[in-house]
Amino acid sequence: MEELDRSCSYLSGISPVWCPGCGYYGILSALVEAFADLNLPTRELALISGIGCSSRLPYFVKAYGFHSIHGRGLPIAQGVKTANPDLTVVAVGGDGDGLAIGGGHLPHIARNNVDITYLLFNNAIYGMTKGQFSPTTTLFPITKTSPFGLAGEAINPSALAIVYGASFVARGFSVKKEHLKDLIIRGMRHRGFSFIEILSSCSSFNTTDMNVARIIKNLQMVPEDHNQEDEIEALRLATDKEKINLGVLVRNPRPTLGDKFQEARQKAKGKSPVTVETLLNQFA
Ligand SMILES: Cc1ncc(C[n+]2csc(CCOP(=O)(O)OP(=O)(O)O)c2C)c(N)n1
Ligand code: SF4
Ligand SMILES: [Mg+2]
Repeated sequence: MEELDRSCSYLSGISPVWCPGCGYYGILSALVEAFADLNLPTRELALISGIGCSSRLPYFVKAYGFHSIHGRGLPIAQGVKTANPDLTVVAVGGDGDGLAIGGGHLPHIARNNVDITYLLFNNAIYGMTKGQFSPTTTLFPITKTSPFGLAGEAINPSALAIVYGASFVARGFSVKKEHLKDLIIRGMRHRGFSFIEILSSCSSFNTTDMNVARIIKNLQMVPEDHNQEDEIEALRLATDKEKINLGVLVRNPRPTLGDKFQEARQKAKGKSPVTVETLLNQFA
């Protein structure tokens, strides 16, 4: 009961507007329980999102929040972390938000190892705009924007994050709340960019791709002895055609973007400051 009270204290009191049966309720629940377990003061926490049903999440959590622009949650989260390194920054968004319109940001946030946690809610559809295909739609080919079937191959978000060099990559499932909570805690404890793909069904517009019964039948936990520094094996697990592997695929710590900025500041110390005059003198 005390535990429930602690996690509820991270809820803003604004009721989610998600459809009945939406997988996002499970994600919200896992998230606030993770915050409670980490004992994070709400004044030290910032949630940044793009646009979509998933991106509404900051309204429902008691913390600093920014519901921003479609596909732009990640660069804003990078800005917030860079300006306020003491804040714990969590970015959230959907498969359309993060992999279609915002797909150009992920490689750079990953390769630069920005110290934020990114939860990608993967329901394989544009939920908010009522059912257009997204870059992860596979098994539900006839959508409002693909009346004759899909043209391209789907993106595998976890595999993409591994290839882009994310220093922490995990896959969870909205229905497996305790497991998801544990992944979020591990991701938030990891210093560097943590990418967590969360499989979640859209009860209104796509119950095929993330069909709960099918995922439960085919899921497998990442083996205990998996070497999280072995990115090739992680890629094999992420792209397994037979089984849906859930758990931590990669954990490979390295200096963060903040560390690099600090290093650059140190190097710049003692050097004569650049003024307009010194710059103009170069062309004199
Ligand atoms: C620049 C811009 N283009 C398009 C839209 C319309 N739009 C709003 S949400 C959305 C897609 C949402 O899908 P996803 O990111 O997967 O989130 P979900 O709703 O499934 O959680 C789109 C295309 C927008 N708001 N802004
Ligand atoms: S449209 Fe889909 S993703 Fe959006 S709230 Fe409803 S069930 Fe959830
Ligand atoms: Mg979606």
